[in-house]
Amino acid sequence: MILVGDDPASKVYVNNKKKACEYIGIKSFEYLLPAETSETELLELIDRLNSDPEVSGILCQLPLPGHIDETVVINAIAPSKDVDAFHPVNVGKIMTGDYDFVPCTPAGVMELIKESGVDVEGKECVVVGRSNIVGKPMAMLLLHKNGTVTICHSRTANLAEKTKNADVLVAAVGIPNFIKGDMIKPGAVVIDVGINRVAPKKLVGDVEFETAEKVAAAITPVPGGVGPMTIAMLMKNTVKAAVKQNECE
Ligand code: L34
Repeated sequence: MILVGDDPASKVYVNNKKKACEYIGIKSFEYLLPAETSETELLELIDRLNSDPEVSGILCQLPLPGHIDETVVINAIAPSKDVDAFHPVNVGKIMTGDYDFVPCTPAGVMELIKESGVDVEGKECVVVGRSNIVGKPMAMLLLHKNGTVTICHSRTANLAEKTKNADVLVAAVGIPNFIKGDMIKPGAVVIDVGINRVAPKKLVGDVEFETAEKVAAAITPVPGGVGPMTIAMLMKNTVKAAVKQNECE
């Protein structure tokens, strides 16, 4: 795991990942680099980790400081060690459905939906948010499970009309309390991907929990919902990477 700079939220996430590794017996190495680290230095480190046979998975925590090009960094990670599934080769595989690594947050959301007991096949699934990391791959995973998928975003006209249709609603916009109870179909499964810090110690999701829980059949909390599942899926991808790399030897 590589963390550049000292964003407090990123530190918490990386530390939670480290603890998960310890818990299940994955050896983890943390590279905590200063914010001034150059792109070249970061790429050199990634190169070294790419060719280190002891390393099965490489994760460079995002966001990176402004002077480093995230795309260049993501493209530098060997696809076989890209446990985030952010590399274009892995992103492409998610489109076709022939994938080794499923991106951690969308994969965690799929597990949560499955646990709710709802089968997405034939259902109206609405994803609010279109990021490369969550919204887009999320829509693909729902589609692979035969959901009828609508992707909404900040420019969507009549958003509430769309969200009210959703049997499965995934909120990943990054705006605190953006989805209110009156925008949710009664009995829907609501997954809240947002983690918004509204005060030093107060986290809220993209869904207004108090009004939404009265309408939804099932809803995930923030914290304690998608975040921990993201980490669990990272562990799964890492084990997968290790198994695959050892098969080839
Ligand atoms: N490269 N960058 C890369 N891979 C990732 O998969 C991520 N992501 C997102 C940010 N940047 C990344 C994460 O790891 C978000 N994310 C993440 C991971 C863990 C948690 C939240 C986001 C998490 O542990 N959440 C806890 C609470 C944490 C807190 O108290 O701040 C929760 O219960 O939701």
